[in-house]
Amino acid sequence: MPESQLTDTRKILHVDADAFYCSVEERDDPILKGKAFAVGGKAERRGVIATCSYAARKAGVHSAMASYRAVRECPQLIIIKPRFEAYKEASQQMHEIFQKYSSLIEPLSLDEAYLDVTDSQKCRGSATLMAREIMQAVREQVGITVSVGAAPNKFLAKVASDWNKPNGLCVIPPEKVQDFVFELPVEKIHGVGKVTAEKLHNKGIMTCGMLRQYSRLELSRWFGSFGERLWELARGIDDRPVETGRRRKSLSVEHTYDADLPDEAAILAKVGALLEDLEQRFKKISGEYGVSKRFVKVKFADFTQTTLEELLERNDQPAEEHFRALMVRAWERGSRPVRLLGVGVRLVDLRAPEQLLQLELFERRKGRL
Ligand code: DCP
Ligand code: MG
Repeated sequence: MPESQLTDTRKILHVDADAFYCSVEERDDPILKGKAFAVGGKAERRGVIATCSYAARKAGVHSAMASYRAVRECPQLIIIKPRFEAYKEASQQMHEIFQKYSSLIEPLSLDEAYLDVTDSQKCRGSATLMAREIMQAVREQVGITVSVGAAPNKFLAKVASDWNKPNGLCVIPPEKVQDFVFELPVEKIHGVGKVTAEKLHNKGIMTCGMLRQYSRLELSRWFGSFGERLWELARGIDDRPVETGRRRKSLSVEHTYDADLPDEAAILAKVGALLEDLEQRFKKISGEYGVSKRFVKVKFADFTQTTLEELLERNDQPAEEHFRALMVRAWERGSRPVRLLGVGVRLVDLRAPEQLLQLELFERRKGRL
């Protein structure tokens, strides 16, 4: 690993396309420009919104919303079928541009990537200028807009790219990090979802500055291992290197509960919410990965843990029933109160030809858990 990746004088860019699928659609059909429209499944067919234009967002539509609800919120909403090939091509073109600035690129999804430009000689080494050039090149060559965050680490670069969206640039130079983080609302921290944000707000903790008043121990008591991470992030600390060429092998979500779950019924009551979360995350990468196995993790109150996985069979929908059954089997290995549950899937890389063959065996289980 280059040394630059380990110091906090790194220069990291996070690039994220604006309303990605919609931007591509609007580029190819200018009639859509400025209109309230979405890409997703039909309302009559119990479809879901993948993403929507900024005009539709103003009317209350958002990603992952059921299409029938979206139409209720915004009656003039136009819903278009996704064209994954076009999105993949745009993604590829974006990556070709990124490569001119760094070889240390970590793609997170089709429309999002981290670049470590610490050692780049471009733009006399100015991350700000590189960010501006990338925004311009994507606009001119791909025909869509992106937002970029520039910061000394991944955590802040990602927050920054969202700061002035759409078509926005936000730079957090090292000397501004402390002031920036101090004021940062806790819900802006990646990984702090609705539930965690609410818990923090209930304790009167609104910003990272306020979060700093609590010790590592207190935070890990409240939030499990994520508490440790919160302690660091509240101080702007994030040492994760930009990992190039990494392809995911699995995707999972887990949750540590405030109070131990005493029995099977209590455990089953939690499976639905975990799966919803997993489904959300899977949607972001489902253009690139298929699913071959599902697995569950159970950590008992005495910190022993077990995982159990099974192959997906043909047509064994709906997914929830299978996860529930698997969870019960895993729990029965200990039959004790539980502190943490996790659900996940093993992934098949749709970009790797040898894995595609394997996926054929599972009947191209793309876009489904
Ligand atoms: N996506 C999806 N289902 C979701 C979330 C996202 O299919 N629940 C797809 C459609 C998005 C793309 O992934 O266009 C990128 O996701 P982002 O979260 O980056 O959202 P957008 O790029 O659409 O909007 P933003 O401008 O907020 O980044
Ligand atoms: Mg985006």
